[in-house]
Amino acid sequence: MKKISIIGVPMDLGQNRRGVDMGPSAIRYAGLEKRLKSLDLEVIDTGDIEISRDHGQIKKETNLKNLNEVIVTNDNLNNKVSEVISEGSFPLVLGGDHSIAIGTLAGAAKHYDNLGVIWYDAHGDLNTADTSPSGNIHGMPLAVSLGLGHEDLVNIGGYAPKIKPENIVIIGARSLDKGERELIKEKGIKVYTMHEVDKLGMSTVIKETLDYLSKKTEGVHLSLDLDGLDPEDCPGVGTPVMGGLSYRESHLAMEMLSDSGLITSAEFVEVNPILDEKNKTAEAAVGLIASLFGEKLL
Ligand code: 5AB
Ligand code: MN
Ligand code: MN
Ligand code: MN
Repeated sequence: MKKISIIGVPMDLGQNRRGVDMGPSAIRYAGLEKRLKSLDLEVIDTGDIEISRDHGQIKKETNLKNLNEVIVTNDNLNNKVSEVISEGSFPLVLGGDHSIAIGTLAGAAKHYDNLGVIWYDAHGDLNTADTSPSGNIHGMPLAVSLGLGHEDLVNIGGYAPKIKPENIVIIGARSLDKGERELIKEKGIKVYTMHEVDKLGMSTVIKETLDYLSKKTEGVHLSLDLDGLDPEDCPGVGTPVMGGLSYRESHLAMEMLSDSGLITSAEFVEVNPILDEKNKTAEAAVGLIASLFGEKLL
């Protein structure tokens, strides 16, 4: 029986809007564990990672906000994710802002020669301190995992880089900063912007993504930022961008990923209950997670 370990990361220090630290609770209250258990899976909720708390501290030599706290928290998460994988369980990480992908990837990537990454997001999260318009670390985790950015972030887990540019697929992008666009071109990162999703349809996008990754990777991590979905379906996010992926398209994507059997770890991030409408975004997250683990309509 497949074993899943839920890991909560109540972290809101990678960005400016308070409340995303309550994301893991909101997702739990939306019935995650019960829903997964009904799928005949062994589910263990390991509780929450300890968050380093020292709001507002800015290291002198950098514009990165809450750098020390983000480093300590991601280091804790790296250890937990790695431990869960060593025990033969599937790490299901609940955010928290997207800066936690730094720790998740640090913990996961050491277990695979080539870890693939599906980055489901309105944004590229490919900024560094030099290109970031905000100084918010939640806009940087993919760059950090490629080995680009502040060295203390890049070296979390004691090795770098975690992933290779050719093993990444970004889906749903519609808000990319100048530096991010340049990096995508320079590194040849595969991106399905909303334009490609509109043109090809989600079914083709996921089929192509799996063809692209399955040949060259040993495992695939899904990093799903709820702002990849349209704010109509998921209003409870800190950086909403209109014109996003629908709940239905995303549901189909999760079902196809589930059928492939290729996903080896996952995280669902950026749920902010303060900005949400009746826990709608957390409920969407639970629906998507259930599909990822094989829930079927019939
Ligand atoms: B998220 C922006 N690119 O760097 C920046 O929600 C937004 O994890 C980042 O995708 C959004 O501040 C980060 C403008
Ligand atoms: Mn985003
Ligand atoms: Mn993101
Ligand atoms: Mn966001």
